[in-house]
This record gives sequence, C-alpha cells and structure tokens, in this order.
Amino acid sequence: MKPELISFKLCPFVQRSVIVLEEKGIDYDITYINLKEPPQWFKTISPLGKVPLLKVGNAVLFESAVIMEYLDEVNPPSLHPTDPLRKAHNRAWVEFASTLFFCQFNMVMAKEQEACDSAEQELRDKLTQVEQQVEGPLFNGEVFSLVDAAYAPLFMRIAFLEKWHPMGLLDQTPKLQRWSEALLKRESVKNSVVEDLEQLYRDHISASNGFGASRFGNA
Ligand SMILES: N[C@@H](CCC(=O)N[C@@H](CS)C(=O)NCC(=O)O)C(=O)O
Repeated sequence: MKPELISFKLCPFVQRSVIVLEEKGIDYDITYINLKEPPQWFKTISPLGKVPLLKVGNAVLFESAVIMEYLDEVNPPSLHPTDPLRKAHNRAWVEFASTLFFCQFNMVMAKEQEACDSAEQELRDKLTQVEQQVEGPLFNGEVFSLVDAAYAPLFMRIAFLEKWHPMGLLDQTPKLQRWSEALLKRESVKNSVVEDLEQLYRDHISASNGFGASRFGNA
C-alpha cells in the first residue's frame, strides 16, 4: 500500500519522515496543507491537529517518531542499531531533538531580545549535551540511522540561520559540526524539502515582526 504523508512545507517533524522515505527508496505521495488554515478533512483525521500524518490504507498515524519507526519496520533493513540498549538510547535522543526544535523556534519567533537571547543560550546548552552522545561522523558512527534523520532538519535550519546572522552555534561542538556537514550533503536530506524552503522559512520568520524577525528575517 502506497503511504500518503500529510505535510506542511516548513515543518521539521514532517521532514524527518521524508528523509526516512527517501533513504529507503519508498514510493509515497505527499499532500501539503496550510497549517494556518487547515482543511476540514485534516481536522477530522488529525487527533492533535498536527503534521505529520501518515495515511496507510484506512489507518492514520501521527507523531513523527512513531511514523519513522513504522516506516523502518515495514521496509527492512532497519535503520536502528540492533543492540537493544543502543536502540533505546537512540530513541531517547530522537525525543531530545524535539526540544532543540522548540528552542530554535522560540529563538527565531521571539518578540523581545531577552527571549531571543535566552532561547539561543538554551539551544547552545542542549547542543553541548548532544555533542557528548555523537560517535562521529554520524550519530552511531559510519552507518546512517533514524536518529540522524531526526536531527538533519535541525542542522538544515541552523545552516540557514548562520547564513543570515552568523552566531557560530556549532563552533564549540566539532562533532556536531562534522555531523551536520555529513547530513546536509546526503541526497535523502537534500530531497526532503521543497526547493524554496530557505526563502519560505525566512519569509515566515520575517512575518512574525518581532525581535527574531529583525535579527534573522529579510526586513
Ligand atoms: N510531536 C510532534 C510535533 C509535530 C508538530 O509540532 N508539528 C507542527 C508543525 S511543525 C504542527 O503541526 N503544529 C500545528 C499546531 O500545533 O497547531 C511530532 O513529532 O510529530
């Protein structure tokens, strides 16, 4: 059954699922919605009103980590380490990635400088925590894993932000710097977003009109 992914172009959580679909060469459909004005059919089927959703036949899956796990399980070989402890450790750090997305979001959407600076500091602290977990060049060494798919959208956005407003976010974390470079040149990662994501992301930040927009936007 061909899965259908329900997406919002800017969403880093959707992007995780697309990376897994691309890594595994799975045939899929993708449907974009506007989260500002979600269609009624989406509200009806999305339990949390959030993307991603993965429709497989009559079933609707939600939560990006769950979707990644499902795609991994039905399309072997697995992109998880086989050792149960290492696998659980990877899952824990997939979960941790979500907290970094929220720091990044709070930083760029901050209304005041104080909130922006404090979100930036929180992001730096969390990046330092992740640095200690990375084997290098990828999270588990040479082999691409689901946890890599979970972090790639974060590194893509960090690269955009550094271009518009250099902050050296990865300067103190050499393993993350190398990990980011390795991920951003993978075909699956490059193919996981719409062509104009960079512009869309910047426009989205600019439209928020707060301090984050003045720092990272194009106003
Ligand atoms: N924990 C969820 C987070 C998904 C999420 O926050 N998606 C955002 C877009 S990036 C969303 O749909 N937000 C709509 C809303 O909160 O109303 C996951 O991993 O799938």
